[in-house]
Parts: sequence; structure tokens; C-alpha cells
Amino acid sequence: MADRIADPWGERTPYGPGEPWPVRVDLHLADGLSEHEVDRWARSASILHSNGDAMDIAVKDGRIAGVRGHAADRVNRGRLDPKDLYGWQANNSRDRLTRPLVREGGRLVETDWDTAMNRIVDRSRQLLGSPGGWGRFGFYTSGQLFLEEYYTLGVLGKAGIGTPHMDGNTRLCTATAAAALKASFGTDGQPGSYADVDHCDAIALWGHNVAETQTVLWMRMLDRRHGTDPPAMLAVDPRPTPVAREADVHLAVRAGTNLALVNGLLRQIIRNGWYDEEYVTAHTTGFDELCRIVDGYPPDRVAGICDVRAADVERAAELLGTSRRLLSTVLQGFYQSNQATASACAVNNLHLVRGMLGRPGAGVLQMNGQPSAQNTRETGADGDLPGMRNWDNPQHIQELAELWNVDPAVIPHWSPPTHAMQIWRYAEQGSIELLWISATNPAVSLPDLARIRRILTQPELFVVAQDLYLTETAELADVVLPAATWGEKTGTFTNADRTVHLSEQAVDPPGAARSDLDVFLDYARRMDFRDRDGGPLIGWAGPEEAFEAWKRCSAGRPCDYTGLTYAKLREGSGIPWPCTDDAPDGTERLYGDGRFNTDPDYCETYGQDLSTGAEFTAAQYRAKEPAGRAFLHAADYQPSSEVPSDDYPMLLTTGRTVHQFHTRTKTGRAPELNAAAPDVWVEIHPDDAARHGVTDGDRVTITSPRGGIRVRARTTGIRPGVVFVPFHYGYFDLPGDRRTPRAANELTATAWDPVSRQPIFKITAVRLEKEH
Ligand SMILES: Nc1nc2c(c(=O)[nH]1)N[C@H]1C(S)=C(S)[C@@H](COP(=O)(O)OP(=O)(O)OC[C@H]3O[C@@H](n4cnc5c(=O)[nH]c(N)nc54)[C@H](O)[C@@H]3O)O[C@H]1N2
Ligand SMILES: Nc1nc2c(c(=O)[nH]1)N[C@H]1C(S)=C(S)[C@@H](COP(=O)(O)OP(=O)(O)OC[C@H]3O[C@@H](n4cnc5c(=O)[nH]c(N)nc54)[C@H](O)[C@@H]3O)O[C@H]1N2
Ligand SMILES: [Mo]
Repeated sequence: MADRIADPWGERTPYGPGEPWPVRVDLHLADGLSEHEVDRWARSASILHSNGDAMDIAVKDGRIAGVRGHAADRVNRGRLDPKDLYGWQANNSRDRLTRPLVREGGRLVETDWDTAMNRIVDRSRQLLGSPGGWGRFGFYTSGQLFLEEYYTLGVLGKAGIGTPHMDGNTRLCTATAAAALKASFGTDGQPGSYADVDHCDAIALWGHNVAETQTVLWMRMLDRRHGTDPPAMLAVDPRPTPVAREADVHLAVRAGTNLALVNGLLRQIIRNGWYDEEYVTAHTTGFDELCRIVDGYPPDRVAGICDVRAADVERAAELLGTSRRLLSTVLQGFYQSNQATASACAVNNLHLVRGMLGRPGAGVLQMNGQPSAQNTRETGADGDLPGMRNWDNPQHIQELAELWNVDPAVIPHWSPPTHAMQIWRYAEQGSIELLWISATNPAVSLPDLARIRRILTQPELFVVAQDLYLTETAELADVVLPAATWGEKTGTFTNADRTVHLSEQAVDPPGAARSDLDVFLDYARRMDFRDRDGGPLIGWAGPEEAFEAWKRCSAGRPCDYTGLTYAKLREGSGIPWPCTDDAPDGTERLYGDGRFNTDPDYCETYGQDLSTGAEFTAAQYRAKEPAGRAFLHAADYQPSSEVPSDDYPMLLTTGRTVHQFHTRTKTGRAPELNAAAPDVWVEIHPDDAARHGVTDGDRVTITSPRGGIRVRARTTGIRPGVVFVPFHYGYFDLPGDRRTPRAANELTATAWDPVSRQPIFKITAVRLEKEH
């Protein structure tokens, strides 16, 4: 097989418009093992990004020994990416947590499950014993557990404890995708499909380095680019990413100026008559206001704000405006940047005015990043209610109360659910006293790490960490619970184009590690949560029963799973929701009929002001009379508050590299991946490097008002004035080693988008110095 570390995308299999994407089955097995020696294959999908690459897990002598792509799957037709191929080795790492740990006299010591769980239960009971005790709990979960686990957590938090303080690291990841989908279309739910790549004649990638982050989706795009009638391509990214290099038009915008750019593109499209007047009239509301606002963004002004050429803005507008089937993808260059939700909505606007939704090749993918972020959102384990229900709609609360057989007053709905950044603030202030962290490593991934470490070590805060390894976060916890993970437990998860996959248990977890589902069920049992009739609040005992319970919750909502079963998910390909009796094979695209989920009784939110985030009331929303039309939300560009100054003259942006995943707990334990990108670096333009007396490989210090890191310089074609640091590399390499602070988040600021409340990881003013 080709060296997929050196060539992440592998061989091309070109195809033309409307043709099926050819199959190419990728495989990687442990050294010396051949396919026919494998004892057993277990069905699964990738857990190292949101693409949902379907695969079988190879089992040999009771251990995971490799993976093979699934030829029949709609998502990948057999292909796997480098993390998929090599990442499974982390499961077998010798430093997995195998027993619970509790803090004794300042140190973490091994113990049994009863002792660890009883500590959590004792503390919980004590907090619940005082008035308003529910307000003292905070749950910070993930985009990497399974649907069944989130739903269970959601129910125990909302109907067991009754706390609004529950969110996922999805707040850092796809909160803006959710916010923009709700704002434009009425509810969360991806309009487009990966199959749109097969049909489109233009692809626009908005702040999305898909080549390195959804590698298999990029293979599909590249295969179209190598076939007959290839789609045109536009990339918007300050860096010369592989995507930017492939694109026909690359707009290397100044970080933080996305909204000015998309407004400018909309202006050109409208002025040149490249919009679909009939579609706009029949299916949208807000066009006049949109025209008024975008009119203020002629190409010259956009060129000035974004620091790109006016002619390139016009070329990009023509590419978008004259395409007949346009596919857009949007990700962190928009979601974690200035005016995140407004910018993501602006891309929705572009598709709405051009009528580019709901038919083959015409779609927008407001991407997810994590493998199961979609499920965190659907099940209400983030700042939402289960089944994409509206916290401010009493009828929706009533539905949940009936489903769970509890008093509606128990379910928190007097204000919006608390978002993660506020949960951490409450913990800092001391009003949250128990913080339960599952499957996320905030001591590396949240902004301003010095502050996060300070919060985690506050003596009054009781911290539970549920993980596979003793991470930077787990090290600071009071109780550490050893979790089983992918391959060691069964459950479902849903990718960025709504495709649901089943992931089956292949092997036993190490030592006493337990699935997150078992941990949450055990807690609910010990806490003795009851329904209105005195029966157990949570009536399920395993994943399949949890899935059946979730199906009832999803019935009639946009994410309707009622037509799915585990048996059906074992058959051929993954299946995109909604899947019902009427649509037993799932649904490729949403909104084909131009009717959106904006009806006041159905929508997920009554909306927010895009500039301030202020919530609208039901009455204000009804007055807009959406009647199934989509909203064209327009907003003016406002410069980021993080601007270069004399002390901090450069802009830092952060992100990913193809070989590492997040805080590297898995990819750092896979030898091939780790060797490919073992340490942090900074990407810098040669002119900026020269000004600082820096050459390739030199050690530099980067400083912001919050901290400093030491990294090696790498000169690239990044735009001048901007430097890029991958955020993967934690504070220390080995537990206890604190010599070399190197995490990008030592530098980033506690600041977030007013609408989605997603942190702004992509713009930080910094200073660079060469180390002598
Ligand atoms: N290899 C790998 N793949 C992954 C992950 C991983 O850790 N490693 N993580 C997964 C997850 S959870 C996520 S969320 C996705 C993220 O996937 P992406 O969003 O593709 O990844 P990022 O590198 O965070 O950011 C994308 C690009 O945004 C650009 N950018 C920075 N600031 C701006 C700006 O102001 N405007 C514009 N237009 N662009 C800007 C950066 O230069 C960067 O190339 O990847 C998923 N896939
Ligand atoms: N500066 C900067 N910061 C960023 C970003 C950025 O672009 N720039 N991106 C943000 C984004 S988009 C994201 S998604 C976050 C990611 O940030 P994190 O969520 O903190 O990153 P991970 O390393 O994926 O952490 C997941 C943890 O869960 C554990 N784990 C894995 N599987 C399981 C399981 O089955 N059960 C349990 N209990 N634990 C498990 C892993 O060992 C790991 O410790 O980072 C955010 N932070
Ligand atoms: Mo993410």
C-alpha cells in the first residue's frame, strides 16, 4: 500500500458529474498480519473527525489489530484517512487508565468503582440537599461519545438533577454551525449531502481546510477535479493550505474579515442579476434588508478590509454567481473567527438568493468537526433541548415532560441553557461546585489555559474527569473514571451529512474501564432518579434500549430516527436522517421543497440579534410571519476587538494538521502519526521572519497578554502579519513535565461570538521574539 503518512489522500479514482464515486478500499493491519488471519471484523466508523468514514475493525487474539474501509458505504466507498488507518493503536496503549482514581492527601490514588462513584454521589446528594442545589452542578461533555450516552446524560441532567448547566466541547466546535442553521432555516440539520460533490459544478470552501481535516471528503472533491467536467473551486483561507493551492480562486483574507467578504460577494451576485428572484420571493424573507446592507460592500472596500485584490473578489463572485450547482462547506475559519454566526449565515444567504439548496449538487454543508458533535446537539447534551426542541416553547417542554413522565417544572427552561463558557465562569466564581467533564481535555483545548488550570485546581470545586488516559485535565481532577472507548463499546453516531452509523464493540475494555453509558446509568441508579409515578427515570440498561428510547424522543422532529434500528444499520451503508416509515432509506437532502422549519410552533429558536446575541421573544418571532420561508439575516462587518498593537503587532491564528487529532491523546499514541508531526511549530511569512531575524528551524517565543510559548519557526506562504500555530500540543508531553509551555491556548483569549457563544480561537494579537 502507498505510504499514507507521506500521501494522506492516496491514489486518484477520477469520475465525472452524476457518476457514482468509484470504490477504493483502504486497509491497514498490524505488522505482519494478513487479512485472512484476522479472527473477526466488527462494524464501525471513524471517531477521529466528523466525516463518518465507515470501516470494519479487525480483531486478533482479543485485541484491535487494524481497520478496513467499507466499500458499500455512501460516505467513503471504502476509503480511510491517515488517522483512521493508524489511530486505533491508541486503544492498545499501555498507559490506558484501567482503574478509577480518587484524590487522597493531594495525590490521585487507584481505587474501585464503588469508592469512586460513591464520592461523586455523596457530593451530589450534599449539593442537592440545599435550596437551588441543581444550580451547583455543571456537566461539560464532548463531541466524541455515542448518541446513546449523550441522551442518557441529557435526561439525567435535565430531568434527574434539573440543571441548565450542561454543554459540550461542541461549543468550541460546531456551536456556530448549529446557530447559523437555526437562524436561517429554523432548526439545526444539515441541508446538503456529501453526494452533492458528485453533482456540483462549483465548490466553495469557507475557512475549511478540508484536505487535512475531512481527508476522505477531500478525496471525493479531488476525484471530481481529476475527472471530466470538473467543478470550479474557491478557497477562503489566510494560509496556502492544500485546499488553497488546488483552488481556482484563493482569497487569502486577513483573519477576522469573513463577513465583509461574503457581503461583498452577495452584492456582486445581486447587482449582476445572478440571483434567483422566483426562489427568493417564494421561499425567503428579508431580501430588501439584505440588499440594503450588502450594497455597502463594493469590491474596492472589501479589498481594503480583507486585504485581497478587488479583481479577485469579482472573480470569486462570478465563479459563485454563474455556477449552476454550487456546493459550499463552512468550518472553523468562519466558526472560530470574528462575527462567526453572522458570517456563517451570510453563506446561507448566498445559497438562498441563488436557490442553491435541496437538489443534487446544490447544497450547503455547515460542517461539524467532531465525530458525534451532531448527536451532542440533537440529544440536548449541549446547550439545546433533546430533539431540537425550543427551550422557550412551553409545548416543547410539555412533550419532553410527557415522554419522561416528569413535572414540566423540573426541566430547566426559564432561560436559555447555560453555554460552556458561562459554565466555566460559574465554576470560577464558585457557584458551580461539581464539574463533571467527560471525553474532553479542556486543560489544553479551552482558551487562556492559565485561567483554566486555576479553575480546575480551586479547592472548593469538585472535578470529575472521565477519560482513557491521565490527561492534562484528569491530572487535576478529584475523581478520574477510566472509560471504554470506540471499539470497546457499542453505540451510534451521526456524521456531518446526517449519516448515522453503528459502531459495535470489537474487544473488551482494558482492566476495569467501563463505557460512558454504563457510568451514566450507574450514577442515575445510585442517585435513584425517579419519574412522576415513582418508577426509575431512566428505564434502559444498554445501548440498543437507549437508542429505542431516543427514537421516541426524536419522533416528529427534524432529526427523526424512528425508521432506524440497529439491525438495519448492520446491513449496508450508513443511513442519513430523517429516517421514518415514509422515508425508510433515510433522506439525502433537506428542504427540496423550499419549505423550511421556521414555523413558530416547530422552530428550535425564536432567534437572536446577530450583532448582539439578544434573544427575541415568541411574539417578536411570530410577528415576522415566516410561514415556512427561510430567513435572510444581514449584518454589517465590524472589526475584531483583537487588533495588532505596538506591544503585540502580529495576529495569531490556530488550527490543525493532518496527522494529529486535537490534544493528541490518540494520535500522539500512534507511532506513525506521532512521528509525522511530533512537536509544535509556528508558520510565518518569510518577510516577517526576516524582520525578526528568524530562519527556518529557529526557536521563537510567542507572547500574548495571557502567556507565552516556545516553538520552532517554519516559513511558509502564509499572509504577512499572520502566524499560525497548531493547537494540538499540550502543556507537557509526559505527565509531570512542565518545562516547555507550547500549547497555543496559553495565548488565546476568553472571548466568544455573541450569538453562538463559540470561542474566537482564530484571532489573537501576539508578539514574536527569536530565542538566543
Ligand atoms: N487532522 C485532523 N482532522 C480533524 C481534526 C483534527 O484535530 N485533526 N479535528 C476535527 C474537528 S473537531 C474539527 S472542528 C475540524 C476543523 O476543521 P477545519 O476548520 O478545516 O480546521 P482548522 O485548521 O481549525 O481551521 C481551518 C482553516 O481556517 C483558517 N482560518 C483561520 N482564521 C481564519 C479567518 O479569519 N477566516 C478564514 N476564512 N479562515 C481562517 C486556518 O488557516 C485554517 O486553515 O477538523 C476535524 N478533523
Ligand atoms: N486554539 C485552538 N483551540 C481549539 C481549537 C482550535 O482550532 N484552536 N479547536 C476547538 C475544537 S473545534 C475542538 S473540537 C476542541 C477539541 O478539544 P478536546 O475535546 O479537549 O480534545 P480531545 O483531545 O479530542 O479530547 C477528547 C478527550 O476525550 C478522551 N476520549 C476519547 N474517547 C473517549 C471515550 O469514548 N470516552 C471518554 N470518556 N473519553 C474519551 C480523549 O482521550 C481526550 O482526552 O478544541 C478546541 N480548541
Ligand atoms: Mo471541533
